[in-house]
Amino acid sequence: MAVRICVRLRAFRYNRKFMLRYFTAGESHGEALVAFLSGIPAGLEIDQAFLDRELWRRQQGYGRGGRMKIETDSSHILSGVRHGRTIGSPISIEIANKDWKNWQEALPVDTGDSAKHKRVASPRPGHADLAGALKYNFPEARYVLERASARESAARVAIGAVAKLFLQELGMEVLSHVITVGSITLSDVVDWDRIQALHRKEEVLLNCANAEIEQGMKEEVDKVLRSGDSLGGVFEVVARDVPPGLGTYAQWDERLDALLAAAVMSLQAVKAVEIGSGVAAAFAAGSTVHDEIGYAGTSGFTSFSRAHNHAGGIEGGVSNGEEIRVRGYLKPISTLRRPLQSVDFSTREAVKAAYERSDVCVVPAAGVAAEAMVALTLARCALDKFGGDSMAETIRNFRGYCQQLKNY
Ligand code: EPS
Repeated sequence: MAVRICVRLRAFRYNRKFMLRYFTAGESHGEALVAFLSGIPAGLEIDQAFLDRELWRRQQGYGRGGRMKIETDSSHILSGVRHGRTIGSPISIEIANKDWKNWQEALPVDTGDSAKHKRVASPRPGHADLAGALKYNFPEARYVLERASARESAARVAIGAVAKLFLQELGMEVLSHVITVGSITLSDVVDWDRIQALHRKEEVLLNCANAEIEQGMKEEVDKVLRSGDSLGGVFEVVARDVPPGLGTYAQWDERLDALLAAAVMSLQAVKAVEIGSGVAAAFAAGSTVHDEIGYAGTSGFTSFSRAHNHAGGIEGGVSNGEEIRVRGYLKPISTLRRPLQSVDFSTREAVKAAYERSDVCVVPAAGVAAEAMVALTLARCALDKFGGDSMAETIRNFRGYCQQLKNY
């Protein structure tokens, strides 16, 4: 008996439930995407126009395919919000797929006519096609593509926007910009004002803060558009006014850097995540990497100050009050108009990989989706720290903590 209790306690500790939980459902060419978000306190004002602007931002960028001309994503809130405010119950948001009208016969919920199904006959290297078909025992990759598609990230952006509204009530903001497209890289550190200026633009090219570099990025996309290839790149997400103390070094799965890395890595095509100057730091001496500490600060949560922010706002798995900077590295899109070598699922003969209409570059869109993941992660950590069933309670707890920091 004693042993059983002990095991149960351990299971409880290591499968801890965060206060904020979320997941998504929906296929790329199904009727709709749906996102669920549970744990947002009651009383948060929901600005639907803000949610739709975030969805619009994710659809922008040079190098998107024909699908973005079909879709105009908008958030249809099904539950959890009444009279413009959250009510503490789970929030669910639907995003209709306009393309569904073209897929009803190819991808019906009922048995349908098998002659109208659209097979993905040969797996695309780099896509989930082959691994997914093997895993789920599908004879071809249609269902794999449907769920592995980055269309799913629209659902994350919708609930990420709710997380952003929550964070804004605590004074925090999250935005992104593009650092690299293919072989073109911006080497300056881009400060918050320049990122905000990008965010205000009504036309998004590649979401790069330097117009000249952005033109170079566009030319890079044009090159691959002509050659039937695709491109990856690097985006950076920046979170402002995050108080010191989110996350903890006390347990491996509670470290903020680990949570952010998992959240950003979970986005389609992201193959590496970096916090601050993490990669360069591995090749440098400690004296040039670590951010020296002073006590001259006049703004912020405390009077402690830093000479620079190579740590990207996180030390020991805990936010330190500086800007949080997270970079995501995207592999090139795996659907190529000039396809790579593959094998036919039925005949096992060598063929070219399947090609369907696709994007050739999605770095700015991935940056917006990563903002959503960073916002959801910060909201989760903030709620774990400050708690609260109503916004009044959360904000009171947050302010009390900020006062504690000021008095430190
Ligand atoms: C994707 C393929 C394309 C992309 C899609 C991701 O869709 P389709 O096959 O309908 O042309 O446009 O991304 C989106 C639809 C989106 O909203 O971002 C893929 O296979 O991953």
